[in-house]
Amino acid sequence: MLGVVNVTPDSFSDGGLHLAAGDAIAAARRMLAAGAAIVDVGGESTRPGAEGVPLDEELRRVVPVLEALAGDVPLSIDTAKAEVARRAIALGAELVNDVTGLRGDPELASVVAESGAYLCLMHMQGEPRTMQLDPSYVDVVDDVRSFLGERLSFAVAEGIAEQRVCIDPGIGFGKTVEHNFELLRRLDELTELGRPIVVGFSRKRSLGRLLGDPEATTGPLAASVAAAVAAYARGATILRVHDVEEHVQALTVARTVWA
Ligand code: HH2
Repeated sequence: MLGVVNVTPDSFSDGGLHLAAGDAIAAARRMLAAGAAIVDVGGESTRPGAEGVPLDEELRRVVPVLEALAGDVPLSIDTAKAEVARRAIALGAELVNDVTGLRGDPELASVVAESGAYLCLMHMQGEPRTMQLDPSYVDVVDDVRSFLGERLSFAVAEGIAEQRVCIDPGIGFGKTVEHNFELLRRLDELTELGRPIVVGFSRKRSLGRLLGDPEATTGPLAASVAAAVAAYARGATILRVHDVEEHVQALTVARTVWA
């Protein structure tokens, strides 16, 4: 379980909640106690419509949180910026979670390769500001799988050990409700790439929209938990979630039945 702590004013799911470093630190510690294997700290929202954040602002948000947690809490850094990743790794972050799949900052691959950190490669069509305007695919699962395969080859060519890379279909990143659920339904097709699969469906708007609110910007907890259990059943091994305790409870039951 990958617990999410967004140190941002504008994240769709927890924007403003952890903007004070003390709140973010407390939230991360609670997630660890509730059973998170690692906590993903992010200082830039990538919700639909979001604008980028300058480097100094992103560092100002995440560095105090990472400093306070380093050594106590296993850390992931949710960033597309090489300099943020470099600082986070120096403070002990073990995983770099890059929503651009190494297509953003050209320096990021070498930062990951030289440090030996783990890497999460995520699929996104377009960029956050415009990605939900008109997402389209020939076949969303085939397209996402070939993208992730190509990005995995790129990462390895850049010197990142293949065993250190996990892949993520990027739920909600340039995808309609139907695309997101098709990806979940056929998630097992991504196992062909031979890497652990990360799924982040937690609180995403597609859940609220599936439940009948066409304007929903988030999804409710029960729907998030159901999506996580479904993702697990289809082959996800790492679930990126905000409500760690509830997800751990549900997954404990599911794994006991399916083990
Ligand atoms: N989703 C978000 C951000 N980072 N990383 C991975 N690997 N997979 C995801 O699905 C993913 C991600 C968006 O969710 P959240 O962090 O809650 O919101 P925001 O980007 O607005 O901070």
